[in-house]
Amino acid sequence: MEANEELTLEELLEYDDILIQCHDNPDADAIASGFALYSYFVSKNKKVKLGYSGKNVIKKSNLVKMIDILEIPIDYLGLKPSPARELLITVDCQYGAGNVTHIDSKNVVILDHHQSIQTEKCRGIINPKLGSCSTLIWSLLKKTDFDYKSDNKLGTALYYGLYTDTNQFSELIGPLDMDMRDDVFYMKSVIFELKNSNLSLREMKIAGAAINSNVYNDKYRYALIHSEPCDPNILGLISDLFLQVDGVDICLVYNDQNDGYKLSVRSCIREVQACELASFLTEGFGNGGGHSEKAGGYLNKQTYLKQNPYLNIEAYITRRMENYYNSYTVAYAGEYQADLTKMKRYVKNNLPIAFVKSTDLLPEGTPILVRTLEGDANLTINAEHYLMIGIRGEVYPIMREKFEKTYQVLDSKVEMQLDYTPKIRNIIDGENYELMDYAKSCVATGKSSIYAYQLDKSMKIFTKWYQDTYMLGKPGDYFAVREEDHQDIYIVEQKIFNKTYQLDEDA
Ligand SMILES: [Mn+2]
Repeated sequence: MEANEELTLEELLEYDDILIQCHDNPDADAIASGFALYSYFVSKNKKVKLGYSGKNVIKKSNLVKMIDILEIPIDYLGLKPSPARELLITVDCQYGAGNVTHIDSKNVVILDHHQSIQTEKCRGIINPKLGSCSTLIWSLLKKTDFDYKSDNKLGTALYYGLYTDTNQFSELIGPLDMDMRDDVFYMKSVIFELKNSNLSLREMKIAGAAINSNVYNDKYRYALIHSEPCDPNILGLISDLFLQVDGVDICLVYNDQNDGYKLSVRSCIREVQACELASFLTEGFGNGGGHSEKAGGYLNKQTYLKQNPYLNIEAYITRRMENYYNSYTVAYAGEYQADLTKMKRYVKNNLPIAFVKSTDLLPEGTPILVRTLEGDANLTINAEHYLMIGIRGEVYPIMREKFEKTYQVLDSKVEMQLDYTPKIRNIIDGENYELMDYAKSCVATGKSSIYAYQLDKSMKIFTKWYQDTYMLGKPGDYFAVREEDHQDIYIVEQKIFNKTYQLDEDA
């Protein structure tokens, strides 16, 4: 199950003869990932080969063009490939998995972004939080001295790998994907050409047949559509189109992809975020994510069938949808009357958090993009606004006046353990900044009280501040009402609640 998240490419330079293997029937992401690794090892004067096995030789027109235009030296290794001499690296797939032909090798490294199927410790990195394996390889290249940026062909390949694996960026999973998209140099004309040779007439017919076979659920206003095996991008195409039908709030399109089921999710109502639904539908068997309107997911067939040997995937999704709609309640700030008699009063512990004086970063008036784990937001640098950095790395502006009234600046260093550190981009010149480099510590001075209770059922809250997207509270999290303003309702995650609140003894 475990893979070494700390692996660096330099570590692999101890080997001189390296075979990089894409999964059988390679897609653009596998080819791009392999190509990027190949280029790195060539620059280090290694003997390296990039290849794939399986029954089929690449013949999809966009892939043939990609290999041709970007001069990718990928070889078909035949049905029974000979053993690797020193090191085998599997990209966009996992050694031992059903979608990759076995090759004997003394040393194996796995670099993948699918759900891990490893039962024993293996060498490599498996990160399902990434939208593409190209993102993973890019993040590894970034840590080396290899000048990947001056190679336009390599940049184009990585960009296209992510593009095709995330339904044209609409189902991007995390901020690292966006960082890569913004970082690599790519050839626009090539992307344009590949984009417009992606589908075959046969696949268009598959899309047509899938649309005709739609199942509409009028209780929950969603459409469920099964498609024959085809390029995963077709799923996105169908769901984008079908969501436009009057009466359809949610659209789910799925198909069988040999080793798993691929799912495309769309939503046009604010009460259901596509990314949340995608992760709900794939929970336990794979991963899902994306944006509030568009998302995608993947279920591993092996794990799915182990738990549901007699339940076909359509019945599973239908049942899971029923579970989903029964799993939560919705509250709208301004309308919702919280029952305070059932809640307890808590006070906030004053833990140090971080803040940035935005004018320390850039001149007043500069438009910036703030990138956090929660997504991108646009702001303008303003001397009257400070940026607060919460304990999970979330960033929100606060008026300077309010800051000065409620916080005290500390001399201590900022110490935070974050999954992704927030970044700022100057929209004018594209320059990026690590927000934490400018952060200072502060602590709240006054005492603030809330009423709260622990949720036993999920709850979606439309707060006073954000009417378009909800805050999701899961069982175990806390529903909170501010003492001074009963319209101010929100969710506090269980972990954060335990760290920052305590029962008010004076109450
Ligand atoms: Mn991939």
